[in-house]
Amino acid sequence: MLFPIQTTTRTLIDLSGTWDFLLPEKGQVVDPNKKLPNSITMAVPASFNDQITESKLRDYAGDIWYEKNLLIPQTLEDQRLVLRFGSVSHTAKVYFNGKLIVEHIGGFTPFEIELDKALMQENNDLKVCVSSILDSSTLPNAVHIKNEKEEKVLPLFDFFNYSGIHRPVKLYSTPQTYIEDIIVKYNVEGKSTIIEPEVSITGDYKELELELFDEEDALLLQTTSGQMTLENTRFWAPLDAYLYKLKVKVKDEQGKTIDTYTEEFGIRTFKVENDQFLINGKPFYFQGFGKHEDFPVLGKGMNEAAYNYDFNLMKWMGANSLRTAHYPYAEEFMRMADRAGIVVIDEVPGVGLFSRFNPDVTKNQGAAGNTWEIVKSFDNHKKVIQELIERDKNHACVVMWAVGNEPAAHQDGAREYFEPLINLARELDWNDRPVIIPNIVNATPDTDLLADLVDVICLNRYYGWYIDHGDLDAAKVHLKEEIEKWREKYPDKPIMFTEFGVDTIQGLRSIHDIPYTEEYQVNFFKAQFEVIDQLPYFIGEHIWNFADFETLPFIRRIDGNKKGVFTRERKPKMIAHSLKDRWTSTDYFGMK
Ligand code: GCB
Repeated sequence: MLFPIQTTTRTLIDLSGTWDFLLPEKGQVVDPNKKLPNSITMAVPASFNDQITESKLRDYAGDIWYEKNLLIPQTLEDQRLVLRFGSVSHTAKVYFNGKLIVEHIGGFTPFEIELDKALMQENNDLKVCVSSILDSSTLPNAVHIKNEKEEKVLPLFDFFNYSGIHRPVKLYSTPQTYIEDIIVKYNVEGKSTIIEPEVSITGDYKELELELFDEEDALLLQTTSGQMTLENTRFWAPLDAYLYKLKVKVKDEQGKTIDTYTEEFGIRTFKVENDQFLINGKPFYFQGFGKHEDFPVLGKGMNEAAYNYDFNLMKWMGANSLRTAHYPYAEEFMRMADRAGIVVIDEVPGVGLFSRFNPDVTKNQGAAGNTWEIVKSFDNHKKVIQELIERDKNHACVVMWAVGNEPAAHQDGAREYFEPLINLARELDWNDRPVIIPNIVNATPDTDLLADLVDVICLNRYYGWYIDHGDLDAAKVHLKEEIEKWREKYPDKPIMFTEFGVDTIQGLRSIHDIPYTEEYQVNFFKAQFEVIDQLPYFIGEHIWNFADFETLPFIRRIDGNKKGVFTRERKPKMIAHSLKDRWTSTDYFGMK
């Protein structure tokens, strides 16, 4: 699915702004044919949760309604009109003038629908019924409790279950013959690159023309044969992005352009080889973060200014990469990552696949028993892998797919569940990106059932926090022991940290190694680096987390998860400066 852009043949209308909103009373039935009764104002895109003040509604589980009046310019009468949602968390039912026109499950991937002209009126009513419910069939995976007394979602994951229309809603037009999709396939041989895009077109046309432009918009190549050879390729590289533009033109008998679309793309190679991750043939060391889409007031709402600041903070520190924990981020974010030269591990929302997981160890909230007998998310998992790869296939920044996070990889059935999904990701991706699944500490080198299926062993480890809390000497010993066991078992696979970190309260200081202080966070990372810096097969360090983020409140989560290097408002903790020193003092950016 193409990202919606304005071109000389396409009009783009952004429906961001204020919408009418209703959080129904218990038992209230909403009639999609009538205006929402007693609606309030809600901004789109954004989560609804932190735009309202009623505490009991903040983590409301159930259906919520959005409504917008949609006027369609007459000038677009002859065009196809497509309504596109960047994401709606988690299930969306879209009504156009009272009629259900599309339904989508999954809160982090786009979907669209061509509007039926027969339904159009002068004043069109657009309603979206959004469900915030997650359960054992959805991703993220959760426990859904519904009885006479209450309805709630118990997350089997450690972030707030924000809900709403999180990404832009756009109406775009295309001609009746239109470019449906473009896969910018290419093959690098030395300095030259054969570019052979796969273009899907619906409708009648005579000819397909391709034009290649450089960053200064100078036309480099032009063809109607479907293939171009670019000499002296300027490669996209970490923190040194270079993007070409591929302009696709569909022409009619008279040589007139019927439809056109321009896709920016970068050219790079990568490979996991001899314990290394090579980008453009050079060893790449992942230094950066696991992140979240999480901002005050916006919740998980798309905001390009906030993204821009995060990318600039990452570059300020010398970070070269990130993981989109624990779900696909907005397309606007991915486009900025391409532009910033930030390498991305792209993750599906395959989180919560551990039935008894609870960041609050005082509670066991999931069902007891084997996860793989409880979860029913396989079909949705397949679907979201397809949707993500289809969406992000052309991004130069994406170099690995994470098809899950911390599943119960040690319980029988994990392999039967994940092997087909890993194979699916490999089959679908033209670019053969490596596939990973960040591992949870419970799945040890002896009990884990998945590591031989993935390309890089990715560890989420908290020695010095959940284990050896406050004892960094013991943490170092245990961390080293564990990594060496993984190495012994899988001598051909590189290893990296996809998570490690400690909760830290900004302003809490001590001369002693006291957990939660800024000094402890600095010393924790110093200790971890002492271990991993000795290991030649260790290919990266992704700190958990870039910034503090919202969670449900409980004894270990006071005002959210505080493992950020920055606060939720993006103020640096002491560790930001130590990491900046480490990451900017390497020989050259990104290379250890
Ligand atoms: C993890 C999870 C992450 C949590 C983190 C923590 O292993 O992958 O979602 O937020 O630990 O802080 O406990």
